[in-house]
Amino acid sequence: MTDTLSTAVSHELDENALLEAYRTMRTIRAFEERLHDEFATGEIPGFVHLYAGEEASATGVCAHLDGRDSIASTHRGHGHCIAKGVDVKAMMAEIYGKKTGSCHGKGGSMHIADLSKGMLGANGIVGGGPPLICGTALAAKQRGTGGVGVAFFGDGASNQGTTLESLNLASVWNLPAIFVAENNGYAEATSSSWSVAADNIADRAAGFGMPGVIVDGFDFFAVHEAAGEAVQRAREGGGPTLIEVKFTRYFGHFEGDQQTYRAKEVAEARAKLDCLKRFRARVTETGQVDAARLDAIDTQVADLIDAAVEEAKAAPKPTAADLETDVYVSY
Ligand SMILES: Cc1ncc(C[n+]2csc(CCOP(=O)(O)OP(=O)(O)O)c2C)c(N)n1
Ligand SMILES: [Mg+2]
Repeated sequence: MTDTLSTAVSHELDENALLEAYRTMRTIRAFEERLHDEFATGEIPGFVHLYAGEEASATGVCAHLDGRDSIASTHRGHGHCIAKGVDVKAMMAEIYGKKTGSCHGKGGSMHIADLSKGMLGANGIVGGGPPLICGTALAAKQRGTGGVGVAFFGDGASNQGTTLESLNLASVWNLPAIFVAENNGYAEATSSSWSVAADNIADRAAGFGMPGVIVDGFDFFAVHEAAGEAVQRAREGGGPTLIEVKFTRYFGHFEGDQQTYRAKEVAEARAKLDCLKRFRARVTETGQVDAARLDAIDTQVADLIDAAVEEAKAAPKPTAADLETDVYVSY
């Protein structure tokens, strides 16, 4: 059964939780906007896929997670990393290919991982995350930790066999897993209205015997509420959930994408739907948060991103000898 959640109540979140959510979304936005500018200078190696516009998804889901829980990300992974607590400066250094990066500069944007934070990794393999989450969710279940696993994946990845097999396995094994389909309308330049064989990705949940929910991805509170229900169900032994989050990405598929396949939708989304603007309007109108406190966060985040870029640029690159480290894992 697929439910639609477009608005949700925020009263369960206290002021600190609201400020934390705003800080996370603002950090992701500032990180991505800055990377967009810095990438254009030619100093950043490799491919970069930006998450701007989609902040409410990573933030609304990860707000429910703690040290027991793990997430698997995608090629568009910066937002998931930040929301799961990966160090922002180490991420920036990683993207610049520097030794001080999360993976010592050997991974870059598409391979940022921090297992100490339960962040299993961004992933260059479309549909690579869901099978990993079946593994971590099975481990959590067997060990009785109460932990959950969350797989973020795109509308393109929703058609991959790995994703569909993982949905089946998670249901058969009744795993504490949450599948978050981030439907931003495109897989590269291919519209999901053309490539996804259902009106909604969440409709597929019924075929796997699990609940499916559709959420307005520009609404932090809607994502937060849907994810809260799914996480609670998973922790209580109720099995997996498929959540479809619908929104628009603000930048191209990758930095450098000319975006000849779309026109006005980004400007409209930024003007009318933006998750940060809506969040700010809502919490200040209800009197839950003073606008000055949000302004202060904006300033702190801007300073953090400035420092992250400055330090990343100044950091050393890995040396030839570093080629021989981090090759094997000791268990
Ligand atoms: C297995 C695999 N097939 C194809 C690609 C090439 N590729 C990279 S991103 C992408 C589109 C993914 O679209 P979606 O899952 O909707 O994620 P989005 O980029 O929209 O966040 C494709 C086809 C890949 N990286 N891996
Ligand atoms: Mg997509």
